[in-house]
Amino acid sequence: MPTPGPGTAPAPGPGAATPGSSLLRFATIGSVDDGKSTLIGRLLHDTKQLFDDQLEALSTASKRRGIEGMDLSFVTDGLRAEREQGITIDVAYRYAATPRRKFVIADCPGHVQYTRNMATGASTADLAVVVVDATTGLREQTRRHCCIAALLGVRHLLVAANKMDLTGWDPAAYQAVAAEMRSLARRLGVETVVTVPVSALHGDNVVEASDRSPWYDGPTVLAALEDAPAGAWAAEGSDGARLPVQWVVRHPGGGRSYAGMVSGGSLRAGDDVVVLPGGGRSRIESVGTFDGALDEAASSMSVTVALADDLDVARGDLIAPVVGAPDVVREFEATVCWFGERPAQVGQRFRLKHTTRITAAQLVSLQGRLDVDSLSLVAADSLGANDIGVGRIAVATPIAADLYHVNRVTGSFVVIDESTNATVAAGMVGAPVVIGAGPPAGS
Ligand SMILES: Nc1nc2c(ncn2[C@@H]2O[C@H](COP(=O)(O)OP(=O)(O)OP(=O)(O)O)[C@@H](O)[C@H]2O)c(=O)[nH]1
Ligand SMILES: [Mg+2]
Repeated sequence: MPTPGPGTAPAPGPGAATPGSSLLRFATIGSVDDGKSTLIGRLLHDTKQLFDDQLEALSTASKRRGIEGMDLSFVTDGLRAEREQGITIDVAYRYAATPRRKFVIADCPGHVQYTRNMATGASTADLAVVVVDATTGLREQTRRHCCIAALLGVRHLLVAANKMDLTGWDPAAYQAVAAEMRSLARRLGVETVVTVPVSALHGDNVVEASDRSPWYDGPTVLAALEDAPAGAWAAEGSDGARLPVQWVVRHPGGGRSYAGMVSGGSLRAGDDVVVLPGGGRSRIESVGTFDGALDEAASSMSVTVALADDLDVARGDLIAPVVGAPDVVREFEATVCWFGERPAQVGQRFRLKHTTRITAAQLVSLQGRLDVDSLSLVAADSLGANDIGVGRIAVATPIAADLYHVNRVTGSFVVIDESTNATVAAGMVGAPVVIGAGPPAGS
């Protein structure tokens, strides 16, 4: 996987769409049972993305569960265990297309136990669809998900105030969700937030505008998705190109080139580059793909690069332009979303995967834990499951890292438990962007 996404599920490619592309990657987030899977099922159903055999399987499965009609949450809850429990466990990726736009959808689980999977889904998203049960309003888990999405760089939220049918289409219920989300989004530094009153179950304001909400004149969920900004990742298109070396290609007649995925900017033949962490300098001789030479390798492209000099370059190294190259660090400040069942303690050792490099690492200090209600740091000496913390991490082999808000690839890492090999945390280099971003809720 080119991006060190914070989980194990396969994510379809890196986050940012290229400018001008009509592709939108979005993830559903929010508390368990608020209706995320039903909303996606409804969206796919009403835009006619489902085949006859899928529709048939849906109604058979629904009947077996004693549900009249179709339970649309089954569209993404494909795993039998999920259907039987009625909750989403894994992230389900779906592809959809309307005449106006293409979508890659990550339907994430809401259950606290599967927050890690939610983070995986959100790590590649341009936008998050926050589903909130309008009868209850925002729950702690909704706030936590929004917080993680914002930390992962999601800058646009589309809020579905769902189950409006159960409120009797009370505009006050919708307004309460919209106001709370506006306040939260502002404090998280999110750029846009649009709230739509919906009933995912009955299909109101999902694809078709509903006549049950005459007091609402905004877009449907689909219209808002079609108009949402994409590829909003800050550093895309800038000159801070990075090429983590995935593997070294040895050519039969001698010579080598280095394969990997470019992020953060473009690489061109003739660019003066440095190979990190070693620091050897050279010039790019050629850039290519398996199909032939290129003038320029843009962000998100998988390429091979040949250098003018015979440097010792290995998997895990990073090639970057000399000007504006990332810092090589042995210790750095980081924000981590801890998913391990055993708490993280100061002094704890683990393995850290940063781009294509894995190194031994240690949590050297913990500044605190993020309180998801107040968005402030509270003193802590350990992090429990699903806690978000800020601390310092030391690595045995130096890494060439950017701040996460500068580059989503070279600014992120995952933490792997030494004994179980499980991914126990997703990390972002630097202090969290969300702390102190604005006044507390309700003000
Ligand atoms: N009345 C009503 N019920 C709904 C609506 N949307 C979803 N539900 C019901 O809420 C329950 C949970 O729906 P899901 O779509 O599975 O919820 P989820 O958010 O995907 O849950 P997890 O993935 O487990 O976090 C199901 O019984 C749905 O039928 C709605 O608009 N109105
Ligand atoms: Mg679900």
